[in-house]
Amino acid sequence: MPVLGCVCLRPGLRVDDSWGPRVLWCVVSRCRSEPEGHVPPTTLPALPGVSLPHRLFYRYQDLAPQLVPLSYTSRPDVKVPYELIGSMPELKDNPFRQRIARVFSDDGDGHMTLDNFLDMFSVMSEMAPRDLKAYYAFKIYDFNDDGYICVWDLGQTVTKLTRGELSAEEVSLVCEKVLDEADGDHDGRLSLEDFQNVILRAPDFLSTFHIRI
Ligand SMILES: [Ca+2]
Ligand SMILES: [Ca+2]
Repeated sequence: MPVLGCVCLRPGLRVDDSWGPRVLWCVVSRCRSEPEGHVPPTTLPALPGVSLPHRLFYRYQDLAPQLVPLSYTSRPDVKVPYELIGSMPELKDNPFRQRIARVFSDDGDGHMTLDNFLDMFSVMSEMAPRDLKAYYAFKIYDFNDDGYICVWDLGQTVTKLTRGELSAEEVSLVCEKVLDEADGDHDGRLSLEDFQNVILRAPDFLSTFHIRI
């Protein structure tokens, strides 16, 4: 039985009017990046006095020790490939891992400089402000990078959330319900403003849109 966040999709279950808010809640909350299964112990050195940026640097360096020099003072032109970023325990089970890496990488290819890596974990940290998180969540769901979440973007989102287990017709119905709920200016797509209004109504957003590291 596919599970869409808090919504269980049973065969024959009718998509009704209550789906708009329920799916929206799932959409905004499931951008979280905690793996669903066992979390392997982190390799970060949990030393007192070692700040988060330093710990993140060690984590970045540990992903590709052959590429990233331990002495980073000359700021070398280094990028860690997406294949290594996306396989981190914090990201590997997240259906949006490729979008997250693309959004935070300079060239949109998912390959990350140290600055990109620090930005990603800063925004996904529990301390980041709501508006910043909303801005990046919007970018992650804007699959075709045109500044709006359109029906096609929503279709991609719902398909990823349900890991491809909904029929095309069901995906289309869910997208319609989400738009009914969130498209404040009725232009058939979600602007950043529409999306921010949804976030304001989702009190769990701040606590769920994060990567625990
Ligand atoms: Ca779009
Ligand atoms: Ca709109």
